[in-house]
Amino acid sequence: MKNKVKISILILSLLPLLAWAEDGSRLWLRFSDKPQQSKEIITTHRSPTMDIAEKELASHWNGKPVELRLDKKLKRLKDGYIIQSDKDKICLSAGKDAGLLYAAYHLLRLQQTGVDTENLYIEEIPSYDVRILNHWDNLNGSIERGYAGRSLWKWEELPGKLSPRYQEYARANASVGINATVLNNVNASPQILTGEYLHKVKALADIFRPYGIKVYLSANFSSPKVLDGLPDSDPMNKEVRAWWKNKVKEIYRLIPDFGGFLVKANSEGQPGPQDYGRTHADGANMLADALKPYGGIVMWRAFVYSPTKDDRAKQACLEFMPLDGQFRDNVIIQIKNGPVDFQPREPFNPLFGSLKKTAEMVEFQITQEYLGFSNHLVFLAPLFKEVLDSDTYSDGSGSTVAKITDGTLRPAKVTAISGVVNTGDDVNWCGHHFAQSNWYTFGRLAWNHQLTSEQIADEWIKMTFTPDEAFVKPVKEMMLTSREACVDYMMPLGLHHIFSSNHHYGPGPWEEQLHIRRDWTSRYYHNADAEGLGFDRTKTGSNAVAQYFPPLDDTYGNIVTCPDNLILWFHHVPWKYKMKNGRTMWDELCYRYDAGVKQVREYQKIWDSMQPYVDEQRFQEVQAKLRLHARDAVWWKDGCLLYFQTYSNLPIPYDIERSAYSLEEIKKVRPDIRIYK
Ligand code: BDP
Repeated sequence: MKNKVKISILILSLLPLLAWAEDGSRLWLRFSDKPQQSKEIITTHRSPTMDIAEKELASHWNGKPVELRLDKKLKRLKDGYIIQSDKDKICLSAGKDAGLLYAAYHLLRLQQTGVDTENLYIEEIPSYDVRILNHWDNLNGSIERGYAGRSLWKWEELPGKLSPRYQEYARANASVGINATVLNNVNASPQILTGEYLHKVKALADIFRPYGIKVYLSANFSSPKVLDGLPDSDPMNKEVRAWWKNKVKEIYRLIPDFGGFLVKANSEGQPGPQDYGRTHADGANMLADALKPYGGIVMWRAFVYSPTKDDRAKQACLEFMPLDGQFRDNVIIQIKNGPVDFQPREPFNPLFGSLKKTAEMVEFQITQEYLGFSNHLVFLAPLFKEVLDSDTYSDGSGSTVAKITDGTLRPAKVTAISGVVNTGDDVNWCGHHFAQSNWYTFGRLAWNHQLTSEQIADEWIKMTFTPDEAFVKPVKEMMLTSREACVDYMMPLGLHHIFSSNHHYGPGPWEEQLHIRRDWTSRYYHNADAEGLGFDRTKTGSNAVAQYFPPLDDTYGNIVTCPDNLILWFHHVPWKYKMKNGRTMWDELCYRYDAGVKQVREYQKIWDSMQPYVDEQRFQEVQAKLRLHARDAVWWKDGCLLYFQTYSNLPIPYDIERSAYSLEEIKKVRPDIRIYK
């Protein structure tokens, strides 16, 4: 008895400390734990999803009574909802239970961000039907391009043991409207389709279902051959087609709401229909036919990256345009935002809009493989927005990537958007506290692509840290400028893929002949020589500009009209070429690199002055990350400028800080980064 009293006194005395121990595990879902006054929640019916909505409101909502009303007539809202307040209560109505859950999270977000909830009328319809995360998680627990620990999926424990994190993951996704997830890497192990693994997948699907989340899998095209010894995996082979039909049947028996397959085929050594002289359409259609009776879809990736003599940036269009109109209506072509590979800045992928009779979706990368991993503070909303708002001109002016993919300009049976997610088993989920904002952003934009970066940052900061304007304003400024800062200190003016090729983290413009394939070296992309810098993609070069609709082909193709921020993407520019601001290209390059570094230094100062508003743990963890970030920015600037200077033979402008190391010393730097194998 005495001991018990002692223990409870100890716990009580620790409580204030515990309340301050902030490890980021709660993400943006930091609802107040205050005792609630009014929590009358009225529901029209019961279901597992309704129970969650009701529980969330009962434990966190502080205002008037709330009624959750399922109204089958509201089907036009899809997963959306209406929130309406009157004198005595707030009514949430939707055509589906999931819509009511999203409405509940919306209401809580309003409360958390300090919005007046007295006179509400909100109607929301999501921009995309399928708002899907792509996990590049391997079955051995590692994550390809993952920087936040090991996989969340503990395959060896499933299906018997269920980590509490599965539910927390589902909740976080539902709170921002994400309704789908591909559990395994696009470089897919065939094993995922074995009976043993499908039972594990089912266990996860059962946990995610009440949160409105459907499970999808990456399928390895050779599965029939590898798993069951078929002579081949040729999509025209009847036996192979029957194999997929049976496999799909087996999956739906276990997971009746299974979403479908994501496929990387004939890219970077992955098997595919071309192995048998067939086309992407033949391969995709075979899977689509198997999924069709159950309502499943195929997301077939356009990231085809195989040895070619032509410009790598042209590959997706070259391979997919001849196939337009040949795909089943339950196939969507999943296209990376840019034509090369998730670089800090790329023009939009010219395949968007070029397919007239085939559904297209965007693939973003949330995990910052090319933007400083989980060490650099880079808020991705401006990058995602830049792509979605890009005008492709495919159907005249105003044919933005958003409108091509959301069903406005191309009728699609199902519309979708995907993001390669940055989650891992780190306590704070994403490695960097601010990287959580990118997961959040993907969900919010998938729900409503018209939100601005500023709105998203504002919400996220208030929910994750504090609504105090003294904190919100400077931190928001820091987030909103951070992507451009990253472009500046890594690869400004349209430079791309000059990373050290073995880790994609630090600079490696000097990698000239390391590999057998030219397009695996930085040199292929930057082309520095005595005359200038940049990739000539005009008529005199690879003519990739011709893949863009007029007037963009001319705008990009003409050095005078090409925007400065893409000039080295499309042109080989003389070192002394006069840029729009009157500086020479060389000077502008130097000042851009320098501006990037200065910006990150500024973030360090801003963050330090935010100490009074942040709990100690998160303050220190972000501070430590910013130190790495600043160190890396300097490494990038000095490495790239000293290297390019060996070609330009021009002085670095004298007001720019000098490098403390020689180029040879910088080349030897090995970054201190965590890569999970
Ligand atoms: C590249 C990644 C590689 C992925 C590939 C893909 O480096 O790990 O497998 O993209 O998207 O950027 O398939």
